[in-house]
Formats: sequence, structure tokens, C-alpha cells
Amino acid sequence: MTDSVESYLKSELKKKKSALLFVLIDSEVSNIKSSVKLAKDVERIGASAILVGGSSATNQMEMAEVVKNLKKAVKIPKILFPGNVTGVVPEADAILFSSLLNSENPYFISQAQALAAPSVLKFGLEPLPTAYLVIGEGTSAWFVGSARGIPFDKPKIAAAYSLAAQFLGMRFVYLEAGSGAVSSVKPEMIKTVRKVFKGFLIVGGGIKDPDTAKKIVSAGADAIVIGTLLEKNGSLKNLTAIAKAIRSVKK
Ligand code: 1GP
Repeated sequence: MTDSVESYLKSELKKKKSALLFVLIDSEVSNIKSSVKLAKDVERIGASAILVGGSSATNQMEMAEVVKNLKKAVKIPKILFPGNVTGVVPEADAILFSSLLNSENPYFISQAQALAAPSVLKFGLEPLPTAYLVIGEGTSAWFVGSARGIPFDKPKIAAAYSLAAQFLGMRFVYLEAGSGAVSSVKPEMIKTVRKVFKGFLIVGGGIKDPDTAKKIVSAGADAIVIGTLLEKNGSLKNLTAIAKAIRSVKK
């Protein structure tokens, strides 16, 4: 990686003329060997980045080992996706430096960020300034992050938070339904956010099939995140179909 991850993602969007596929590897779910194999497989399928982390991944040493091994195994950027300060480890290319804007606990809005920032600098991680918005309720991200979940059918609230993020200088918004969510973020909400937010729009949580992925990218997402689906047998076939569906929608 010679260029910054942020400019790589933007150039991927231009080059592919379609939205990007991000894959989430939870170091607490997959061991090193299976994480490396999965990373190689998803790179071959056409994923543009690998996110490492999640709200329940708290074993820092285990995560550092996974990142170290992924670095040797795949070329696509390895981006940390921390649920807390323990999600900051060396050797990744970048970090979703996120504020959980709709948390009720100031720790997740600015305190964890202040505690983690010196390590981000020390490890030379590229911070991608991200507004992390939890949609709906009942998921780990919602519970752990003390989020006041934005109702699925209130797209204007998500748009207001995204606009606030933009005014605060954040260049990424992540609309998160939560890992393994029963329903993913609705296209109507993505469209409403897309109208006002000019930056890079990530959507994740509960995306399990090509049709849903297609609707999400048609609504304006720049990248979708797939995690839980990959923990199941035969998931690569599904991921290949999702990647194809994403590519079928031209930007
Ligand atoms: C979770 O958005 C990611 O943080 C991915 O969600 O595990 O439901 O694919 P899934």
C-alpha cells in the first residue's frame, strides 16, 4: 500500500464504477488459520478491504496476531473496526476512527477516542474519521455501545446525524444494523442519508443475500459489510453471488 487507504477506497469506487465489498473478520470467532484462509478467499472474490474487530472482540493480543498474519497473506487493506480501546493494534493499514454518535454514554462518543488516539499515532494507523450510527435495537453493538438505536423507519433522524457528522468534518458514515441483525438497514434510510451526506457511506448488519445487497447499493451505499454470513458453511458461494450483485449496480 503506497497511497492512503482513504484515497485507495475512493479510487476503487471510480475504477469499479460500483460499490465496494468489505468483509468483517471477528478475531474472537475465527482462529488465525481460518482468518487467513478466509481473507485470501474474499480477496479472490473481489472484496476491497478487510475489517478486523467488532463490539465483542476484546482480546487485544489475539487480534494483534490475526492482523499480523493477515498482513502477510493479503494485499487489500486491513482496517481496524474497534468496539473499544482494545481494538487498537499495530500493523493494520487504517482504523475506522469512530464516534458512536447516537450513544447515550459519552465514553463511546469521545472518551474512548481520546484514550485510543495516542496508540493510533504510535502504531502509524491511518485514522478514517467515521460517524458510527447504530440503527435498531437488540444487537451487541447496540447493547455494548449504550446506543439509543435510531428506529429503522425513521430515515430523517439518520440523515440528521449524518449531516451533523459531515459538519463535524467526518468523511465516513457507517449505518450499522448490528452483527447478525434480523433486518438490515432499509433502502429508504440509505437514500435519505445519501441525499445529504457527501462522504463515504458504509452499510452493514444482517446482509445475507444478493437481493438485499443490490437494494442497499442501489439506494446509495458506497460499501457494504458482510460478517456473520461467512461464519456458515458454504458461505463463499453466497459471498460470490453478493459480490456479483454489487457489481451489477453501476454508480
Ligand atoms: C457488523 O456490519 C457488520 O458490525 C456486519 O454485520 O455480521 O450481520 O454481516 P453481519
